[in-house]
Amino acid sequence: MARHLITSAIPYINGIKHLGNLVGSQLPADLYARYLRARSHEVLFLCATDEHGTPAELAAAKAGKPVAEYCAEMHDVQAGIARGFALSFDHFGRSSSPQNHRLTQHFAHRLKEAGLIREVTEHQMYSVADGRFLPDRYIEGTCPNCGFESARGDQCDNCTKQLDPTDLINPRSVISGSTELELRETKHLYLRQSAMRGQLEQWILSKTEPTGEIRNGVEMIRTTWPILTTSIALKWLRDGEGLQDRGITRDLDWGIPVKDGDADWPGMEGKVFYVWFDAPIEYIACAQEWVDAGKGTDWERWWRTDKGADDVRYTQFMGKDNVPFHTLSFPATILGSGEPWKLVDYIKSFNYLNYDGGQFSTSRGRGVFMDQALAILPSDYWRWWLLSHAPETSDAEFTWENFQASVNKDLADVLGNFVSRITKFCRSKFGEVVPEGGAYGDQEQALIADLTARVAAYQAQMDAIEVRKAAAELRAIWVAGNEYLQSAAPWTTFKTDPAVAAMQVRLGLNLIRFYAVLSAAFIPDASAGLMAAMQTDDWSWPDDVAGALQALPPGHAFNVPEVTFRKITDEERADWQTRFAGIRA
Ligand code: B3M
Ligand code: ZN
Repeated sequence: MARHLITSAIPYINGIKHLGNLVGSQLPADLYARYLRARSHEVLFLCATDEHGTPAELAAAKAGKPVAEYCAEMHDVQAGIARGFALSFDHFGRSSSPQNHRLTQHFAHRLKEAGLIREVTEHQMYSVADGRFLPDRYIEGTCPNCGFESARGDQCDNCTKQLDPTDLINPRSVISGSTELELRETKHLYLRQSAMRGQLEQWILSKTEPTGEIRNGVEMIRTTWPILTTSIALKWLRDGEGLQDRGITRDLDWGIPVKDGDADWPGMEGKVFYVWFDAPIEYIACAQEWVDAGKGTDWERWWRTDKGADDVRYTQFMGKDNVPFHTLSFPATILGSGEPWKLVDYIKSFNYLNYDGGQFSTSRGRGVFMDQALAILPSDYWRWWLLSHAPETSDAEFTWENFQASVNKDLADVLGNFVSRITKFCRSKFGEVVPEGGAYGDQEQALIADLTARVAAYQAQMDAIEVRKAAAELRAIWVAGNEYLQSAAPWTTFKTDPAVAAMQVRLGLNLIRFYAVLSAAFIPDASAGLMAAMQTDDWSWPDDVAGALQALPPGHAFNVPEVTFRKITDEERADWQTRFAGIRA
């Protein structure tokens, strides 16, 4: 038994996430957490909302609400949707928590003491009417490149040109519309990541191994982390100008005030930390929130290597766009503090999921969003499709045809049909109790041997967090049971040898419990339904398949469950396809 700390990238507060976001972090993290708990490991699984930054302020303004109120509401909305998807966080925290305020200010203090922060004087747009400096996105004007009149200070949405606020013609404040803008001097803090380049490189390379093979003059390496993670990390570390120092403060009202620990930081009045500085620190603060909420007793045991966390295996889940922040910036904060914080052991990153010939897009409302998905089908349908098509080795694409085909085949035809056939047949011939029959015969022993090998393969893929491959192994386990049932054919055996048929049915009923236990990480609600129908609470993992297939003894009562998975009709598919073709209102 080991201890596993698992974090999912924390979703931005501004709006409901789409299925592409879900499959890139929260869902596979949940899969892994559920699996490890099922194998009796001690797990702490944390996630939170990422509540600071310009997007939060802008979304609140658009909703016409004070930003604190908007964030509190959206946190509850996201927490509710997470429950809808059966995401089993031990705590779903908030990056705006007092715990994160304190800890972020503490890290800033430590980094300052270590000489890793430099103060930089810059010129920035100041709005006289608003009485504040404006972040790039708070300034609009005419694009010098294409003449578009609502280009933003960071980018023109019309021609996509990256802009500087000073490039804009007739710039104005997004807040007030005022054009009374002037360049003023302001001070910001920069984290000296460049000074930590050697230390970071050493750490990242410690997750690789040279192979000795030279190709085109370059030495090939083997990576412990997924190749996607390591290649992004090394690219940012070594390419171009290499690791840049990073501004960690912003001129915003909403955020964590810049302080030197508990003390004021002269010249930093009215400024807050940059959202990407405080967001990963929330992984730690979230464990404190978990304790303060009365759900746990000792967070340092998970996070401080001097307090027992050196025994912890820490795994992070995220989309590929978040990898640089987790392989470089956050480790720079942790290592730079000089304190014994736990560093991540394994970073599982994902490519993108595309939607029906294009991209999912939050800003344009394109694709299926988590609340919409739950409104049309139970979460297990989505969980199964998303996980079995997780964008691991390359980008993946959601299409309604593929979704329908995979649900109908894997869930309805293979798993659902198995359950329904065996339970209904038993009810009609033996009643709703596990029948006796004799000992398992040769065909059953062969099935047990086959399943023993398959369970080992499934575990190996789950241990390696190979999500798609694990789903394929699980599907193969379902198929093996179906093939057994097809060839044993108790409905035929019954005519000549009712006792043998009873034994076959007993095995089949035990397979249902076996499937429920093995499948729960993928489809937790359906698994719980199957366990309830089998009237058992014995969730023990089938370390011994032969034993596991005796768990429900003769005479044990059960009910024929409701339909476990239904098929998606062509009409529904066509309807959803049209309904979700455009953009979300
Ligand atoms: N909120 C970006 C995202 O949701 C960002 C992740 C923070 S992880 C510390 O993809
Ligand atoms: Zn333009």
